[in-house]
Amino acid sequence: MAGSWHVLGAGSLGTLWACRLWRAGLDVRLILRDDQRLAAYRAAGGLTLQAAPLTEQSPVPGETAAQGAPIQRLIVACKAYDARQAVAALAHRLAPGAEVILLQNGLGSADEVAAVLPGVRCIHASSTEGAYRPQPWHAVFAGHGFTWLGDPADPTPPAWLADLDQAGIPQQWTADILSRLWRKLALNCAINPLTVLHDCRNGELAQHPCEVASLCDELAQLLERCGQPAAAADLHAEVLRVIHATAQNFSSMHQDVALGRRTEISYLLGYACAAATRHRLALPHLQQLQRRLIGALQARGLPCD
Ligand code: NAD
Ligand code: KPL
Repeated sequence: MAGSWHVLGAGSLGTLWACRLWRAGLDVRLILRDDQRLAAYRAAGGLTLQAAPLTEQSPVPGETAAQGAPIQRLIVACKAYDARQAVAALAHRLAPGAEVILLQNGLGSADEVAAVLPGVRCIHASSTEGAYRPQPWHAVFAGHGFTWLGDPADPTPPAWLADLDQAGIPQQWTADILSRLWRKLALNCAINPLTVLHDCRNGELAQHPCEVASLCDELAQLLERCGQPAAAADLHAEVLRVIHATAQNFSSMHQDVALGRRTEISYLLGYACAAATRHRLALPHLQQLQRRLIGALQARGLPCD
């Protein structure tokens, strides 16, 4: 499909998506935070993606929010807590009929983005791909996975999915993206905070079976109450499967805390606890987990939101 792509954010996922689109010969532009970052990016000569066995640099053209052609398709690849502000700065550049693809983990940031872009189609993504950034402008594709895409307001698949196929991005359109997002949120809530509190790899949670089981039970109650029974089905079994399958990994939240970076707590555990409160559902283990996690973040001088 002809037409350009813009990728906002040159971090791990932004690099992964921009490089694959670029290598497929598609017209893709990278949006950097400001002129200083743009100059540094240009000096580096492009984005480097390390995807075994190849490490390749892609000279994806860069620009800032202030300059550039109208945007037709925008991939938002910043953290959940940056998405609203980052997208608001680009609102004036969105072409009529523009579409925005949101890669953020968790729930809540898509609503924040939609509120600053009335009338713009916002497509949600839930991805199990994994990438990290050992240095600026360089990402390592560490975990092959799959991306679900969908629009809770409109089940019609967009024509540009063919571009993603051309770029070799494994994905599928789903009419029930909210169920996927809730399921991933529940998995992240059951695993990530405990890895921070026990300062451990995912696999070591097998030594805390009662804690994991109580959280899964409460998270399943929450999913049911929020109208997501499919996301609740067999949650505990899947959490145990993920703990086993990713036993050697540190969760994304553990990595953020270890590197002294802000976490996405508000869009994961914070979102879950707020939803429970809204539904007047008492979930004591989940709420205690939130208090303990906030305490651990405060003790390290990290933001609690
Ligand atoms: P990251 O921190 O590596 O990258 C975010 C980038 O966005 C940074 O380079 C930052 O400078 C940039 N940014 C922030 N505000 C900006 C702005 N206003 N203008 C331009 N750039 C801006 O984060 P990431 O790991 O790529 O994660 C992005 C999102 O994807 C998160 O919500 C994360 O949970 C989700 N996710 C990540 C992975 C992964 O493996 N990395 C997997 C699944 C989901
Ligand atoms: O997605 C994850 C993360 O680390 O963020 C897993 C591996 C599922 C652990 O919750």
